[in-house]
Amino acid sequence: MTRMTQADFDEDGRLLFAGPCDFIFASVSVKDLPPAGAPEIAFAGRSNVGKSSLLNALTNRKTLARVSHTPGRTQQLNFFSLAGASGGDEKLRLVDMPGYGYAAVGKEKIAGWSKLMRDYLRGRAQLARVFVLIDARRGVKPVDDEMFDLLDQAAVSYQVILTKHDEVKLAERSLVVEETLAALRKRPAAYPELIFTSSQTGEGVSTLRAAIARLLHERKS
Ligand SMILES: Nc1nc2c(ncn2[C@@H]2O[C@H](COP(=O)(O)OP(=O)(O)O)[C@@H](O)[C@H]2O)c(=O)[nH]1
Ligand SMILES: [Mg+2]
Repeated sequence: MTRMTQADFDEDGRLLFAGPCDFIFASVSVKDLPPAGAPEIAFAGRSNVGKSSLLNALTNRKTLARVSHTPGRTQQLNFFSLAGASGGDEKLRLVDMPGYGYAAVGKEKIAGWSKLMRDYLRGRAQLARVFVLIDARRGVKPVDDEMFDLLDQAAVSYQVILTKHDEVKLAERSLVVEETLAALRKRPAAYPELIFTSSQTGEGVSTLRAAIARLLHERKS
């Protein structure tokens, strides 16, 4: 096996997201998932955390995921398929999970999406990692801890992305990092490295692409 360097993963990540990316499926129930294909990477987070904006930045698109005007509305799993710069076979799927923690959503709906997420997380062999987005200005909230619980129970590897990093003053950054790492410390399925992003400045987007490329590489070998 050839030894891959960080520069290789940066380039792989760039190419992975340089090709076509198409919406392929929306699931409202696990009885209704797309047939298994390429490895899946899912994105979860509180509503308004910046998930749609990050998915758009990641895929170089302005409107792949709709930046929300009505938070808490999407109660489905949205699947996007990436073919990579060389086209051809499907290389990766991105899964946009419903935003959680939106107060105006009724209990019944919350129970519905919780079940959908739990069923998907527990039963999906091709799910390689879940990125849990946390607003860097706000840090980990109780609803995020509930998400971590769910992921630990499902034994799905997950990693935290701190979003809207452009909004956090330099002096406050190390505190956010410390608190977030502390929240993850005893969690068995949490990946111990954080990724910082800003969809506003583009910070961290290529880092995230490279992390995904590395994951795919590790999965293959
Ligand atoms: N300053 C800043 N604002 C952001 C960033 N990402 C998203 N936002 C804003 O946060 C709000 C919610 O974004 P959206 O992507 O719809 O969040 P979602 O509900 O998690 O999908 C919008 O007003 C975005 O413009 C970011 O990186 N920096
Ligand atoms: Mg959204």
